[in-house]
Parts: sequence; structure tokens; C-alpha cells
Amino acid sequence: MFNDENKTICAISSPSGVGAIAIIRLSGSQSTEIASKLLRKPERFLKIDAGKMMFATIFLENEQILDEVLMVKFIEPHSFTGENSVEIYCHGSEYIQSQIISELVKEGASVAQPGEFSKRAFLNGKMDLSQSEAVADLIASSSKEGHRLALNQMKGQISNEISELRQQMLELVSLMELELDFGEEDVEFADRTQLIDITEELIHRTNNLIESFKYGNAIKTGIPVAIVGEPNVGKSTLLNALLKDDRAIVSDIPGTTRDSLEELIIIDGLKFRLIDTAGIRNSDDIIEKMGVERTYKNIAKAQVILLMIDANSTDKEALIFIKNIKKKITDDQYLLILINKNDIAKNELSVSLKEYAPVIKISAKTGENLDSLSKLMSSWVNSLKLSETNLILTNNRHLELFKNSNVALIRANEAIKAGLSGDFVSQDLREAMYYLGEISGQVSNEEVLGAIFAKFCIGK
Ligand SMILES: Nc1nc2c(ncn2[C@@H]2O[C@H](COP(=O)(O)OP(=O)(O)OP(=O)(O)O)[C@@H](O)[C@H]2O)c(=O)[nH]1
Ligand SMILES: [Mg+2]
Repeated sequence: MFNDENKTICAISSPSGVGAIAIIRLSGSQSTEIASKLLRKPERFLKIDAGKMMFATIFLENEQILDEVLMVKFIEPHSFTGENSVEIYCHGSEYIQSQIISELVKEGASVAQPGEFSKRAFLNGKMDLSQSEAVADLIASSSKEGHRLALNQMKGQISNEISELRQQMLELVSLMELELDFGEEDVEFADRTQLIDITEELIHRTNNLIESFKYGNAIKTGIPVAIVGEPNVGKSTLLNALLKDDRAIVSDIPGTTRDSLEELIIIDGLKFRLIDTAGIRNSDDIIEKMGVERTYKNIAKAQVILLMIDANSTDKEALIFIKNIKKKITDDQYLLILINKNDIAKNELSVSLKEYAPVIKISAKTGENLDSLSKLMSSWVNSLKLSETNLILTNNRHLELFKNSNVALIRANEAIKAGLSGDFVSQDLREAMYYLGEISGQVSNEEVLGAIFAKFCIGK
């Protein structure tokens, strides 16, 4: 088994701060021995079966009782890291936690680096690199869909796809290289039309994965939704209504919101980042101007834009404002026009706004039609999901490597079409394989691994 300088590591694996219980984890060949030394009768823990919980009292050096705990051991390879491991469940006091850690260190354990448990799990072959990264995503997931995607990845969905793709590439490479071995006899083992078809299929599959990132990333980081409009139209009232919380200051004084304000909200299992913005108008007030600049920045970074109009504004006012915002957004962004204050609308706007974006009449104050608004937002996010594939990329690192692999595949495909020598084709295919191997960790180096696991927190 892999063991970094043969060290047994320990760390607090529960969140920092005070909870009813905290969990301390050890991993490495000496885990059981080191943990047992915290007890008056170490042999009790040495003899107990793996996976069996044991009640124990931990003493400090001066024979003072520190805590009553539960302990369990795991024997390699049947643990998260694949090494001998121990978990100690103590009471949540920060004092108790730090005392146990320092006792463990005195007995020979080292304090774990961030992500070191997961790194060991990877190096011991318990999971591949993309699965280890999914463990971090699973821990960070805060919505139903975010959790589902992380779980699929942890269970190996992306890893399986990568193995399949690499296998197909390897078969192609073998064929090409076999031909090269018979170079002088000028044989063609591989039918060129078939090679073109296979490489195109591989390009298509990698394209799908690259495309899926739009959805995957939106799910993982939350979909930014900017609420924009002129002052006093009811933007902050809408933020509060959707959050069901009195978060933003609301008043009938135009220009109340000065700075943008962001809050998380879950709709239909999807995470949205709602951004209330300063009302857009020309102002001489320096602070208000800065606020409006921020509003434009938020429009640029949002994926959904809720453009709010007061139901009692004139056609002309509404049109000028909509056209102004429309100029600032791209086709990738989803624009919705909200006609607010429908509860006090005196008359309908006579101009048709539908040609600019879907229109929905709401009242942020009474809650009228807010359900429909939520439905529209979640349907749009779901529409980003490609129907053709269930595989969804959520990780930037994976995206870049899939893109590189895709480019190499396209080169291979073009080389075959141009009738180039098998040398070139197999070199491109090998490159495409290499990038996929970096995702799963089949090809990796210490530097890359260090960078990935350093982002994890201690105890993970
Ligand atoms: N009747 C009615 N009043 C509303 C509605 N939405 C907001 N208001 C009122 O409109 C006024 C302005 O609301 P805000 O939410 O502060 O407006 P805002 O768009 O955030 O304004 P700024 O921050 O100044 O840009 C307040 O008095 C709200 O109570 C609505 O749907 N119906
Ligand atoms: Mg406001």
C-alpha cells in the first residue's frame, strides 16, 4: 500500500467549531497502535474487530479523564484510504479535539495536509482522480441536483466514460501502429472509412461532454440571476419575496439600493444566486453612479436577467429601458421581462413586449405569479441539459482536458481524411488519450496532484 514516508496521519474531519460530536480520523499502518495508546488498556482496542464500535475513556498524561469516546478501526484495504484507519468520535469541545490531536502526535502520528486522506485513497487505487474530486463536490453540494451530479461522478460515471473512450482510442492506435510495423509491405489493416467514422463518433462524444459543462457548471456554482430595472420598480421587494426573508431594504424612495446584494435560493432542487441591483438611472450622485456601474457588471455575469418594469410606466419608458438592456446581453443569457405591481396596475401597456423576451405579470408585494416565475427559471436551467447524454461535466479541470482531447481527435480525423501516414494519426490519438488519462489520474504527476488535493480541506 502507498504510504507517504510511511507516516500515519491524523486530523479532525468534522467542521471546525463546536458541535455535539467531533470526528478525528487516523490513516496509516500504525493507526490502531497509535490510537490505542490513548487508552489505559490499549489491548482492548488492538483486539477488537474491525468495523466494531468501542466505547472508551481517554486519559491525559496526568491521569486526568479527557473524554468518553467511541472508536472504530478499519483494516487495509477496507477503508476510505485503503490503509489501516481509525475514527474517534469525541465530544465537540475544541479543547477536547485539540488535546486528542496533540496526544496522537505525541504517540507518533503526523497532522494531515489538506486533502491527504483523499490523496491516499487515490494513490492506493480506491478511486480515480475524478472520483476524488467528486467527493469534494459532494461535500460542498447544497442542492438536490448538485448532489446528484457529484454522486454520479463519485460513483464513476465520468471515469467509466473515460475508460471507454480511451479503450476505443487504444484500439485505433494499435491498428495504426501494427500497420507501421508492416510498413514496407504497404498493408492497411484498418479500413479508412471505418476509422473516419470511429474518430467522428469519439469527437461527437467529447463534444457532448464539453457542451454539458454549461449545465454542470450552472448547477455546481449556482445560476446567477440579476434583477434589474429602473429605481423603485420593486426589485428588492422581489428578492425578499423569493427569499421569503426581509433581506434587502425596501422603500418608496427611488435609489434605495446602492450596492448589489447576492443571496442563494433553491428552486426545484436547483441553486440560484439572486442578485438585487441598484436601479438604473442617470444620476449625479457619485455613490449611486458606482452602484449603477455594478449593476451593469452583474448583468454581464448573470445567466438569467429579470428585467423589471413598473406596470404603470408608459409604453415609451418601458421600450427605452428594454432596448437599452437588450443591447447589453448575449444570446446565451436568458432574459425575462417582469411587469411588476400588477396589483395596482391602472391599465395595460398597449405595446407588445413579447417580441423582446417572454413577459410575465407579477406582484412582488402580494406574491402574485411568483410561482410561474420560479417555474420559468427552473425550466430554462433544465433546458440547458442536453437530452442526448446523462453525463455532465462540472469540473473546470476536466473541461479543459476534454477540450484538448477533442482538438487532438479532430486532428487525427483530419489526418486520416487527408491520407496522411499512420504515424501522425497515432500520435494525435495518443495525445487525445493522454489528456483523458490526466482527468482520471492514469497519467499524473506529483505537481498536478499536489495542486488538486491542496484545494481540499484538512481532514478530507
Ligand atoms: N403595490 C405594489 N407595490 C410594490 C410592489 N413591489 C414593490 N412595491 C413598492 O414599491 C416601492 C419600491 O420598492 P423596492 O423594492 O424598494 O424597489 P427597488 O426596485 O428595489 O428600488 P431601488 O432600490 O430604489 O432601485 C416600495 O414602496 C414597495 O413596497 C408590488 O408588486 N405592488
Ligand atoms: Mg432596491
